[in-house]
Amino acid sequence: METKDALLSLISEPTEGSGNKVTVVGVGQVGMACAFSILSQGVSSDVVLVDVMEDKLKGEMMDLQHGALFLKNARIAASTDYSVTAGSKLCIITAGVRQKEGESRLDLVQRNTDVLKHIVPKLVQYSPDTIILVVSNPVDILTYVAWKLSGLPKNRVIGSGTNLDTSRFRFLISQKLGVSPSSVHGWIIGEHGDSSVAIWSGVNVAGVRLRELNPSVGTSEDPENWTDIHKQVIMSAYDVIKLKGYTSWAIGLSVASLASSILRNSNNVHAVSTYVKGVHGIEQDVFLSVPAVLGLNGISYIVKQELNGRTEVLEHPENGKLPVWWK
Ligand code: 6V0
Repeated sequence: METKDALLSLISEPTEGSGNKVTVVGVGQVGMACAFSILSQGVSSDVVLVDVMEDKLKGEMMDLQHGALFLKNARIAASTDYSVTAGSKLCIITAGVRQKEGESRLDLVQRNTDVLKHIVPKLVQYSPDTIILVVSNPVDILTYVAWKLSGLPKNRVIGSGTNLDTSRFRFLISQKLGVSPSSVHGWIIGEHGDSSVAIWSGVNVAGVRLRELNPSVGTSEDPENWTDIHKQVIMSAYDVIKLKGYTSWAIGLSVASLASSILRNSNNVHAVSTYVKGVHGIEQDVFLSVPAVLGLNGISYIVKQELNGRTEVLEHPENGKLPVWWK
């Protein structure tokens, strides 16, 4: 008799699956920060990793598995074969190239579109009811590409969008005010990155809008230069890439917050990239970030923000592009 049979007597066959399976495609800096944030915060107890680099993939899987004891005994698997992803509630795509110093997100579009063509059909083949969360850049365009490749309804294909920009914005304002980021309310919408839109008119602490106290907040006439915070948000990725070569922790944590809202069906509102034709007068077939209600069905509602349409053009400090945003 084998030791296992001597120890355990079978009552019923154990069931496979957890009901909260998450696949992360791409085990680079961003994919691993997403997987680690999701596991360490107990967002999912069932994480699958996929990549094309077999050794790196196996190494990352083993390293995480060796910590499973400290991760509420989470199940961690990995393979280059997509059958391992079957039954995923959420598939997070972080695969592809990242910006090198001096490159913009848009420079990556063709290379990462080609990468998505290999990934998205296989994810949908094995998890036809999944939600796809795109993180690879340029995230808004690639979310559109993933939506087209997947054949899924638009509520089930989401881009991480300006959820990260919003977190950077709230952190930087919190530093200026000496109030915690979760107590500072403000939103960045539109395109993730260079041309994002800061909604200065809504920035508030405890419902008190900064604009009520200083009507020039977020404008070029403001002697306190609050606009500089939005410039810092735009420059964040460039600054971090210059210093450490890539960005990882903040995007990993922001993706875990999206995964949590989806898997817990919490109806939290996040700025994520979604199909916005018909919103704010947009006539094109595009994905951009607006505040959206997230749950098990993906996006159930988007919030109708009032935008005053005033625009300001600033020269991009790094690459000369001209981001435009509403104030
Ligand atoms: P990385 O560390 O180079 O990792 C990329 C991974 O993708 C590697 O392990 C590759 O082997 C893997 N990969 C490439 N092709 C495939 C494929 N066909 N199938 C499966 N895996 C593949 O890059 P990093 O993790 O730093 O960045 C990944 C992506 O995230 C880039 O496009 C970044 O620009 C993007 N980011 C997006 C952010 C956002 O806010 N949306 C933030 C940071 C980075």
